[in-house]
Amino acid sequence: NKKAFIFDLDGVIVDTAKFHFLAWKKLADSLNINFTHEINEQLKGVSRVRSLEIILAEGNVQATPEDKNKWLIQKNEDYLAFVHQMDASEILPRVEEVLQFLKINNQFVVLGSASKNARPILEKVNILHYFDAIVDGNDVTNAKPDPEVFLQGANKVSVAYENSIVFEDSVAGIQAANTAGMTSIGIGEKEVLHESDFCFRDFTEMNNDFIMQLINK
Ligand code: B16
Ligand code: MG
Repeated sequence: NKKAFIFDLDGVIVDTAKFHFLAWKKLADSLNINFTHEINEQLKGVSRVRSLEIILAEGNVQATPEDKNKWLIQKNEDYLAFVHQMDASEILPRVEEVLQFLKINNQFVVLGSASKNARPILEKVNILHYFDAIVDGNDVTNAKPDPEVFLQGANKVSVAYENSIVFEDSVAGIQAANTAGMTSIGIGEKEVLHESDFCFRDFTEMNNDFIMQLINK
């Protein structure tokens, strides 16, 4: 009766959003596009290609496929320069304790992220060994709120969807988990993530008794 605990990456395990922001802002500045925090919010959980489209639309910039490709490569290089500086101190509070608690209690730990850089990030912060399966931006064709990423995650460890629990910081991710028939747990503000089954500001607010209830549900 093992459950699948599926974690989003950015905003749940680490705050890579701050690095995405800096790399996108550099590109936007070079194109004279005003890159506000409001646009940045729209990029959470969204794929790299879609993120560029949102930014270009904001600046009314028309571009050739060659230009777009060049900019996507540049943005990712700038982003990876930040990723290469990451270490275990970047793991968000109590995340590693929760991963340990799940493994001690013989549960499946799965990653469900839109990022194509998920594996190197987990390696850099030294928690890759906790994961029984990884589904990321390289595996998925349909972005959240489509449930594909989480369905693939549960399938990889052969756990039924109703026995799967998703930790997510984005509205689209909560919707994806709900559509999949999984238990959705919002990590962030209740007002924003009101569609989630449960919501916590961060993992320090979630105690082991609550996790034990999920395991035994
Ligand atoms: P990459 P998540 C998402 O991560 C980020 O929230 C989003 O801002 C980013 O564009 C996306 O990954 C793709 O990332 O450029 O590394 O492939 O929250 O789904 O873990
Ligand atoms: Mg996220």
